[in-house]
Amino acid sequence: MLQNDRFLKALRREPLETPPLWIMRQAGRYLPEYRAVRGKVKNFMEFCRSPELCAEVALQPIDRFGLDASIVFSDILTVPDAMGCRVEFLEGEGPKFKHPIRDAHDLSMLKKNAIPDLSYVMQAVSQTKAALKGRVPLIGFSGSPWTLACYMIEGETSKTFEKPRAMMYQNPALLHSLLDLLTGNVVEYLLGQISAGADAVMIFDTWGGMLSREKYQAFSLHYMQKIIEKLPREVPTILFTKGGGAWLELMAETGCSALGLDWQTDLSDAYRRVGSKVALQGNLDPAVLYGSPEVVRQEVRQVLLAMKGKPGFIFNLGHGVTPGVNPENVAVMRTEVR
Ligand code: 1CP
Repeated sequence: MLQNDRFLKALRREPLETPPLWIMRQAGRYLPEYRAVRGKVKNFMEFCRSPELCAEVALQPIDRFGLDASIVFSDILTVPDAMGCRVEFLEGEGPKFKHPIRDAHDLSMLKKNAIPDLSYVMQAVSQTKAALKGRVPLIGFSGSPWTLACYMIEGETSKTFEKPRAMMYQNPALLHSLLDLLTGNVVEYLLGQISAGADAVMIFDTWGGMLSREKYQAFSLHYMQKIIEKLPREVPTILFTKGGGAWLELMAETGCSALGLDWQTDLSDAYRRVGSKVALQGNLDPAVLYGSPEVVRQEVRQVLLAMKGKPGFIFNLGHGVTPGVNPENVAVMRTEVR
């Protein structure tokens, strides 16, 4: 049914002539056509609650670059918002939570099953799926329980997330209760997106890399594994822990189909360690896109060389594309990969 299923083939580690590619945050502020649509709505959460606009911007990078996968346009913080934390994005400041989670009382106020309130995300999935007309597969996504808990406890973004890390040692039982609650919601959230048309799902564990190995296993990986176990086996799953390069073997044992790699992880080394078990996705340094076209081509070639002739590779950046990037350089990257 799909006209281009190279992304799904790579996830199954089938051999391909050239790797499929997509870009984390491919619909975003670096694209003038995104900024034009985004300008129609004042705040970002309201934008996320408009399925038609979400579908429109999700297709922009597909139309412009001919990428091999589309990702639903939404945000990971829709889940904490629906659970009752109430999230707002303030211009230039990032997310702010009206009701952060600091104690057992705060936790008791959260919704146990918040996903029925997220029908707007499911509509964004189904409308994007319809708009794609089978051109490429659609990726659904969620934040990991740990990463969502980081924002819910801190109440905003942070460089160090002192509050969740303090809770890990001051009141681990409370943190585990929150992570349990999040896990149930994330499972329902991803199942909902799969029912609405997502062909694969990705779990973004943006803040897992700040943990020790032991705490990563207990507070992040354990819950991601529980989620993967509850999803249908035929839907591919991608696990991305930013800063998780030291734990690839552990991550590959969760039963996921692929690992997302940041740019600090050596690709050849990653392939040697887990390449017979899972597909690999990544991992060009997003800052490369600030270089000249010739620099972009050189750096892309290095990534490709590391995975030459090896099945199960999806080209991507090591993290999201940044707002200051010139879209022309993204086109150069795409052409070089092809
Ligand atoms: O006004 C705007 O345009 C806001 C910018 C923006 C965008 C474009 C935000 C706010 N979210 C998004 C979309 C988004 N977020 C997508 C879909 C777009 C696509 O990929 O094409 C996805 C997958 C996310 C995921 C996301 N949101 C993550 C995990 C991935 C990662 O980058 O590590 C995280 C941590 C967020 C939180 C978030 N949302 C937005 C911002 C500015 C942030 C970061 C806050 C922080 O600095 O901690």
